[in-house]
Amino acid sequence: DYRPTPEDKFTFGLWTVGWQGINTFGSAVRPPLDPADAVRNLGELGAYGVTFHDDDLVPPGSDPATRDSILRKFRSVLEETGLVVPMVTTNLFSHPVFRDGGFTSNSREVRRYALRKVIRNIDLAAELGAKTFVCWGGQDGAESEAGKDSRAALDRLREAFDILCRHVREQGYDMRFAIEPKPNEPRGDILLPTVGHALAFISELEHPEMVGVNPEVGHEQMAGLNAAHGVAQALWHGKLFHIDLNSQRGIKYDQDLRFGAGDVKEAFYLVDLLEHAGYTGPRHFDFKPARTENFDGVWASAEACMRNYLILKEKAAAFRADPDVIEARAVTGVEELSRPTLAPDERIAELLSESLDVDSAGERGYHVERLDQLALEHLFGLR
Ligand code: GLT
Ligand code: MN
Ligand code: MN
Ligand code: MN
Repeated sequence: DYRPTPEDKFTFGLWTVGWQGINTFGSAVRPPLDPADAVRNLGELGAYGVTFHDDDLVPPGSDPATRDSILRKFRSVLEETGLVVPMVTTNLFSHPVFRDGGFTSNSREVRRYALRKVIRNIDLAAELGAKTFVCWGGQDGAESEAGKDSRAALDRLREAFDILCRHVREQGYDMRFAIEPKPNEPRGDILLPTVGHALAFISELEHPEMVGVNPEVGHEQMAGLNAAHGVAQALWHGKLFHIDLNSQRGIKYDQDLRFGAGDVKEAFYLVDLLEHAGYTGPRHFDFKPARTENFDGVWASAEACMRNYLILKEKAAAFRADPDVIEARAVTGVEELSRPTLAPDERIAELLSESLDVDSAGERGYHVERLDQLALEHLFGLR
């Protein structure tokens, strides 16, 4: 009955269920959530793990003794619940010091501070057994070209990742980085706005094998892009190191809706892709429980994220097993696309010697609409 278990690998950021609802116009609607309560509740709901920013767990400015006692308490609740920490990330956006960015601030002092903050947090992440370190450079961008040299910013961003990779290698940690793209918000325009931009950037690094992407469904959709396509390309490059699942309705501010509550069809094809491609990483939810909700609503929406994933997973499997779908897929030629266009032993001369009657080939209907309608009818519960 769609009850998640740790085997489903569902994870949540402490900042998601702990979001107090502060937005551009509204103040907090919920009190702070103790990380221990977050972990216990998520454990009861069947989650596999939790993730956090340094500042979510240890309030900035805490003295070493406070930090130690917070970490001790956190480790003990992890042990008690069995939840793991597969990913950690650093807050390089909240404090005013990051108003012009972290790794790409115009201020060299700030860039050096950002690196120190991240390196210290990588050490904590390694201690907790995290294998993925997410970097979301939300303030790394600009409102105007006048004050930001984008090419220099990319140089500094590359320098930052080269330094972080060097640190991980020197320490011998089993850890990889995942860059999270976002087109805008909080900056007018953010560096590495989409999965494609991030993939191109990674190829310029000293250790590209250590860096992948953490696509967020809603972030691709904010740019008017198809999130399932972006994730497919990340998989194709072997770069889907992590994923942030949530929802978005249209090109507007970052909604961070619970997974499944936005474009249902795209969510369906995304789950089908992840399951079919054999993605084995965490299914990480990065959503914001709506401001209308109290804590009952927070837990209900966290549960709904997992439930919607499991429902879509079941629907996707039923879709693929449906004999009408199997037949309809064959008609579209979707499987024919997996066949190399030139056989391995074929010469280009053979290709050139062939001819195609383009008029009759141009008459072919691919009947994708019928196949897609079958998908919708599975989603509607009619099949
Ligand atoms: C922030 C952002 C998210 C990122 C987090 C990782 S921070 O909440 O909006 O999309 O995944 O740093
Ligand atoms: Mn978001
Ligand atoms: Mn977010
Ligand atoms: Mn995210």
